[in-house]
Amino acid sequence: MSQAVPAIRNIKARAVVVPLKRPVKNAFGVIDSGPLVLIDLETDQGVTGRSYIFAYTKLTLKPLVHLIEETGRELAGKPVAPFDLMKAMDAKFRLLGWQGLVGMAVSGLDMACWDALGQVANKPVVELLGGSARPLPAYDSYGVVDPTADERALRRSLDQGFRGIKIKGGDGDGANDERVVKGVRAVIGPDIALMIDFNQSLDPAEAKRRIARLAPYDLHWVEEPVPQENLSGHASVRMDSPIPIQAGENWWFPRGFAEAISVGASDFIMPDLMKVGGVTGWLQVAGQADAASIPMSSHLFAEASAHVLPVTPTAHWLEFLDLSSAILAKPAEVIDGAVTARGPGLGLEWNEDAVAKYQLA
Ligand code: SMN
Ligand code: MG
Repeated sequence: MSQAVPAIRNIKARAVVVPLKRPVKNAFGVIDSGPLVLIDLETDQGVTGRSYIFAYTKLTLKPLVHLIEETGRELAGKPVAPFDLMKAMDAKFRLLGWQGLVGMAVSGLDMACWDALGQVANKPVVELLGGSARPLPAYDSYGVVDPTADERALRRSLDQGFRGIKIKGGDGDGANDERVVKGVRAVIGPDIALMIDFNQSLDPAEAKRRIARLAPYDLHWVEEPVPQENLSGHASVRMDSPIPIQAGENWWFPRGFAEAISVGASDFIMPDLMKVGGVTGWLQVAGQADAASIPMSSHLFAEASAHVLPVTPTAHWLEFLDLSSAILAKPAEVIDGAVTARGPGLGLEWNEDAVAKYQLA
């Protein structure tokens, strides 16, 4: 028996600033709290689709809330059909361009739609997509670490079963990067994947120098060595790098990945659900990655990423970096170093008491 496709009735967005258990120090500063926008997409079938996006800074919270609710007003009455909605939003924003806040809003709305469809079907999104939930190897994602001060935390990550650890570089000079990588490698031993993330902080020549210095420590990848839009710079660093290059968290929508892949910018890719166009955009990148044999990991958004990695033929790692547990009724769980998708939908349920506590006035 086929059911009517639900239609969008109303979209609500709320801004929260949540505490982080582990602040993320990077080459540019410290992220010490999580500015999030929570999206509730009400349908005419009594089901509410949910998603959240990460505003990076409090400064963008209010504009995002406004943009999402205004866009939602325009979408009211339309069927919850993500591919059709993506087309409608493309038409609306094509001349403006949808990099930046618009792209974040579009992607967040797409995720909320998929969540609603999953709830209506009473299935996890991964099953709607034709896959099945399975434990996905996750790495524990740190900011800048001090191998001595953070030794206990690193050991706890290993006790939780994580088989991968990511740290940040670029907050000091190349000697500092080497000291930290060497120290962390000594703590975690030879069998754990160790990644380093430069967050776009270097130029290609400096990136090459620094990476050469890190070669002896068996790094799994070097992430975003140069500014994200410098695709030829990435490709040039990659040509000389003894360590695979990872990038993609700041590439926008499937087209951005097509451009990056066509110039050979990286060995691995890691789309961010909030910048790639939500679940719909992710699926289109997964096809590109498969065709080009590029291992594909996730960026942030562990709960939703756990639904799309199983339908990604070249699925690689799931990033675990907790931005959301403070406001979720059932935060993502890491079991034996892996995260498994939970439904129905994307498995997101707000802890309303916590939302009220952290909501921006
Ligand atoms: C990152 C980005 C945004 C917030 C925290 C961490 C980072 C990553 O680039 O790869 O996790
Ligand atoms: Mg990164």
